[in-house]
Amino acid sequence: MKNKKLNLVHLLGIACVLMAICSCKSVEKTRGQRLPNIIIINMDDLGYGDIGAYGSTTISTPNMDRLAHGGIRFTNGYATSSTCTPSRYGLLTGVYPWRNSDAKILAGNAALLIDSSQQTLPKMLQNAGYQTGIIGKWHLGLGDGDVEWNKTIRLGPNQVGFKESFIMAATQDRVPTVYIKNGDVVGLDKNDPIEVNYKQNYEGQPTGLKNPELLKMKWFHGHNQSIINGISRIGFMRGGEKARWVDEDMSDIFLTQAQSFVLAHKSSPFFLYYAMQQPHVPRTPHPRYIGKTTMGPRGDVIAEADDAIGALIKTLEDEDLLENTLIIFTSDNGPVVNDGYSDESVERLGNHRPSGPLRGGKYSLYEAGFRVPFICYWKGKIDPKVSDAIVCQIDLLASLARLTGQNAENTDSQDFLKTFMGKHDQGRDELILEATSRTILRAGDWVMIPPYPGLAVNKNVNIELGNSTVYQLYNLKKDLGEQHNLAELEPKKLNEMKARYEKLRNAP
Ligand code: NG6
Ligand code: CA
Repeated sequence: MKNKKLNLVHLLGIACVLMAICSCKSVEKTRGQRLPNIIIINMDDLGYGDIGAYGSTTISTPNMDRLAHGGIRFTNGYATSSTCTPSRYGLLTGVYPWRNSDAKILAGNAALLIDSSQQTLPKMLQNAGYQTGIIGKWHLGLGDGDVEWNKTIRLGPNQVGFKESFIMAATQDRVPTVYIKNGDVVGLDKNDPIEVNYKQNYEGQPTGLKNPELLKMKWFHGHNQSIINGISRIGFMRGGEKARWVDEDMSDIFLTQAQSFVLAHKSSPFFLYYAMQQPHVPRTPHPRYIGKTTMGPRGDVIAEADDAIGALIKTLEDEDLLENTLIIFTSDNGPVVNDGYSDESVERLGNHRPSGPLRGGKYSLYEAGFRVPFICYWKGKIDPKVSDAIVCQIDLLASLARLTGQNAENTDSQDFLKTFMGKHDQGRDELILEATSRTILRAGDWVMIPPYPGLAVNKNVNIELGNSTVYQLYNLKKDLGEQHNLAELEPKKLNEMKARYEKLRNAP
């Protein structure tokens, strides 16, 4: 009896010690397992075939390739849309852009598109304790539709989840051509206020249309309004002389901002949305990149962007942060060569195929519109591989919520964290993709494009838009270039795809 009691006491004692060791270990584990930093690098109009890791032999992109070869390179990675605003809306909100009828390419003075009560990727990460920042292209609207550029802009990235912002309002080819930091135009002289207008010019102000002699880059279509830094833009602008950006310095300025953000927040988990402007028009490489490629400005700015990415990676390495930083590299939509300026990009393209093996390009319903480079890199955590899983930027919200212990509120974003981490190859079964208010279905190996009126080819940009009077059905596994419309040969498959499409489009 006495022995038994002793044994019991002993056992209890041992159990207590074990529990103490375990709990100590688990505290250590939680302490040691800091949430990773997250950087999303979102390029502007970079095509599926534009970088070495995706098959380009004509542009050297060693830094993008380093991410691709050291991480997961997705071959079926998608933006939600083949143009910028809707694509960025999908990425940041996890909501399909076609649900929001205002999610179209926005003017530089358009109102904020994201509802400030809406869940967003940066808001979700802020809840998880992240320092959140956007540096680069915004293009999701500012203010309530009547922005007063000379006062702090109260509705913008800082109101939808970014604690810090250093942005261009819309695109490099749209006014206002100024940087905006946390709602304030950078370098604005109060005695030289900025005015912006998308309807009419200000009296006496030169435009690309009337004063071509003032231009250093000729416009081809559109882009013939206010002239800033020798380049005519979309929209009219007056004033703010000192605040105007110098296009050729933009890459360096965004990079420096990105590096400062990393340094300022190196001891707390940070989320950096680095929205680079290359290779969108106007393509204005810094002089040290002119002639880096044989392809003229479009190739040169891709080389410039690649170097900037290399420099950012180096900062992470120098600060010992690379092994605790998940880097996602992608693009907002597919490529376009001539997008409205005569910059020799067409003439000097040579053998380069910005769309790679895909059909179409920016603005298109064909694959090159929205299938983009998509890479997840995390040194020491993600084993390098190529994945054919269908993944979409819209799923980053739910997947990163899983990674950081948060909940995704909306229904469109799905959790594919394991796929993004390379733990398995299960991707989406189906996806609705958008191009200038038209939508298609990708499901399994198939795509179905409903009939749409309109031009088959946009001759200005020389891109097939995907419009047709008949249904189009392609098997991407056998026909990646979408050359053989199987709609008539495969009526059963077509009907199945139509039904699936209708169901998804009509679901709340
Ligand atoms: C188009 C512009 C194009 C580009 C695009 C938006 C013209 C003729 N074309 O309207 O140059 O700015 O809008 O690109 O003005 S995106 O990548 O932001 O979607
Ligand atoms: Ca774009």
